[in-house]
Amino acid sequence: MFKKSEYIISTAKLNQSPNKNNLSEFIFLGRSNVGKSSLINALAGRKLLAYTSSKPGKTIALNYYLIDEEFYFVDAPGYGYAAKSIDKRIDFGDSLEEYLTKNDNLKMVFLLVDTKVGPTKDDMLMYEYLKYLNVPFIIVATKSDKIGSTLVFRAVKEIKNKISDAQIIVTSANTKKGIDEVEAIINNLK
Ligand SMILES: Nc1nc2c(ncn2[C@@H]2O[C@H](COP(=O)(O)OP(=O)(O)O)[C@@H](O)[C@H]2O)c(=O)[nH]1
Ligand SMILES: [Mg+2]
Repeated sequence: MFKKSEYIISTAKLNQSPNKNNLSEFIFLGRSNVGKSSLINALAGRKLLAYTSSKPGKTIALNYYLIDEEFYFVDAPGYGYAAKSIDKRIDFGDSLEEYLTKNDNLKMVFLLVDTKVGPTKDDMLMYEYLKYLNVPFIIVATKSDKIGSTLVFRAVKEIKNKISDAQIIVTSANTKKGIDEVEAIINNLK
């Protein structure tokens, strides 16, 4: 668990990034409700750092959190967050692409997939997109506490069937399973 964490800013524009000293960045991507904010909170050891809710995120922006004054976590809005505004969604697609491709500080993308649900069509699109952009990513299977260990085993096999060429970490923000593995990856890259 990291020691210190603070929310810095939400912005969709890379040139408004608070990261002026080329600190490392880690971004968390996934559909709304997959557990992005909860994972960030679990890593930070705080309940209320990143906004969590059962409703899709309402901000169309990247949320920057400074961790241990050493690196940034970036919480992205879930895909499918803004059904109400196609314009905004396209704008944000541009922002995300800019973030992913023009950002030398980005060290790893964590692509979150719900363990029980498995990779959805949108998840597969994001996976193909990350491969196409050639950015490094790891699959984080979330909410593994919601099913028993036999089913988790099966679910991981299912994810590997669809996404064979990526590392997968099975996690739960509730039980903290796998949080130390994610932390180790960050510590190696930061
Ligand atoms: N059982 C369980 N529920 C979780 C877990 N992580 C998140 N949730 C719940 O899933 C919902 C969405 O989580 P949130 O972190 O807001 O997802 P986000 O939209 O991707 O940021 C919330 O109701 C969380 O309490 C987990 O590890 N286990
Ligand atoms: Mg969230």
